[in-house]
Amino acid sequence: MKALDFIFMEIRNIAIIAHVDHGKTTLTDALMRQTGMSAAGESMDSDTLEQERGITIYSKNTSIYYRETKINIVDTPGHADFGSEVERVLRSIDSVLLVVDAQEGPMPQTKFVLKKSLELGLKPIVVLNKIDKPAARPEAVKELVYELFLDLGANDEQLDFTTIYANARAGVAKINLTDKAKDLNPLLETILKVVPIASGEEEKNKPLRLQPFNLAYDNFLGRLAIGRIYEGEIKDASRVVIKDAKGEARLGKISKLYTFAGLKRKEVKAAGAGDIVMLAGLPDIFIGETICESAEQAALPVIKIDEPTISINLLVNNSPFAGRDGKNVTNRQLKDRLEKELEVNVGLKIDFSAADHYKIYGRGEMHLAILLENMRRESYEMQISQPQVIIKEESGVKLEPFEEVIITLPEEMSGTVIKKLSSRRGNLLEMKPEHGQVRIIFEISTRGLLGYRNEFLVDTRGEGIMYTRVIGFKPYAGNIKKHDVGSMISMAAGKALGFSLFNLQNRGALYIGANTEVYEGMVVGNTAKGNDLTVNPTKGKELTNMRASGSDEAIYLKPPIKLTLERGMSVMGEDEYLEITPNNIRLRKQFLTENERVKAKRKK
Ligand SMILES: Nc1nc2c(ncn2[C@@H]2O[C@H](COP(=O)(O)OP(=O)(O)OP(=O)(O)O)[C@@H](O)[C@H]2O)c(=O)[nH]1
Ligand SMILES: [Mg+2]
Repeated sequence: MKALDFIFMEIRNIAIIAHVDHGKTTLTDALMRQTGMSAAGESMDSDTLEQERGITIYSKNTSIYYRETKINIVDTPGHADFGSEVERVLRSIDSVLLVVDAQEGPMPQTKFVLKKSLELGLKPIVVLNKIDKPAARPEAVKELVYELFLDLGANDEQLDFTTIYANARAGVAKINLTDKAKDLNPLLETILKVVPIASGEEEKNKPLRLQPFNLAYDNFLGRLAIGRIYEGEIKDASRVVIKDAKGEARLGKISKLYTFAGLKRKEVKAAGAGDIVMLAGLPDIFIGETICESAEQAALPVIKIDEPTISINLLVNNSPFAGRDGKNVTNRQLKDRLEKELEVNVGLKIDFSAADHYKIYGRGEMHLAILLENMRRESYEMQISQPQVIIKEESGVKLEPFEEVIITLPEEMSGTVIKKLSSRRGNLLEMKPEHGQVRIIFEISTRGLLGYRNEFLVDTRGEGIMYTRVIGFKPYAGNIKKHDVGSMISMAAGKALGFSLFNLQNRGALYIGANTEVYEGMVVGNTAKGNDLTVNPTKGKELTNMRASGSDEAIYLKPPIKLTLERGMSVMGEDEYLEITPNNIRLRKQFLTENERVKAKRKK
């Protein structure tokens, strides 16, 4: 290929969107493999946490070549906490592959991403995936998808969508269910046929206009912007003008320019209209700004970033066990790490102004938990306060974030769930039978929902499935009384003993097992009765064997509830901290001694 061929090559820009787990990344990986852009075993889910959790957290770009055409693909995350990321991407591409599990059918996030796509005027290609599943029902699901298009107000052109049947895992796609398929070519052909060409001649001849829709970071190059060239051509080492949301202009210079090639980036000297590029050299560039040639050019329409909905305070770990596990434990180290996070984590905001903590604002518990999990793996230690929803005021009205909750569960469990969500001031919007189960839709404030996920798992014995999605700020829902469990707090420091835990487990659920080291003020379990209880888990006769045979009473310890980051965030109280270290998650009272706690309560 000649050096400048890229400018003349046809380009198509697509995003792959779907509900969580319906197979977006598997399909992207297969497309890369079959077009020779990646080796077997390589995946777009390249981040360690992504691989462990089996989900996509960050949307990512790749490019493949098929029949002299370059196809730029953005693989997006399906989890609702990262929904705003998808929205940004949709602004910058020309069509979407809407992947739908051929057994499960359309799910809440399918609806959300499809709605956004239709509103932007995109014409989706529907990929019914996982047709190999024994219970797959592709024709019925196709009908459901059509109804969803109708419900969401699709226009005639959008309703006339092409459907592809796929088994992404096996890397095959077909136009008709009865076709013999051996590869993904039918899908690639459809993309060439249906997706508009990214740029016409007219756009190519105009002066440069480029808009970033994503950020990345490189230790040597600093902040990177990933954006689409709408008009003109961008050259490496060129001077550019950046226009912000207010239309104000500033100057910058591109220091490196890349396009994408499979999982890698490829340094280029120039790129033309329609292409998606990554560029370095603009340390203060932000999503939605316009990179152009002169201050006279109009800025492109801004890309809105969704506001954060919850916040936590993050502070130095000052527990008695501080510094045992982690290498990065000082205030300074935490601040540097958080500042670096702001380079790429677009939905995040941080207030550094308080003396004793940093206030971190995010889009949901998972959004914040991913940051904290990454930090502990990088050997940081820290403590966080209970997540709080963000309450704001607009023209004298107090507003708070609300979520749509979609639950599928066995009918006999629905009563308990409806009762609990209603008592948290949720509104039941819909309830209908679905494949022998019931589907319930609630609208409820984020505040009312915080901490509920755990109860839900217990109440439905793991059989219920719950999806939540922020729908925006609405008037404050008033006081919400949750069924609060109390905390069982250690009054002593030392090793927890089986004997005392055996006695304590009758009064609530324990977070620790025998031999766990505890300190005074550490929360070792919850209390069923609802009040805090100070206990001594280190007391008693030493028992080496939990099932002490031959004794008058066999001791059996129930397995403790292991505190994970997310569970900790969900169960913790207002007067507690979650202590996060590389190897441990502990819950503790902010005031460690009973004396201090009593005094603090009196002051309130
Ligand atoms: N049986 C079957 N399983 C599939 C198929 N495609 C994907 N899977 C499996 O479905 C699971 C989820 O696939 P992913 O590709 O990670 O799904 P995703 O849509 O990218 O998920 P998120 O990015 O987290 O929203 C994996 O275990 C895949 O192996 C398919 O065609 N058939
Ligand atoms: Mg994925």
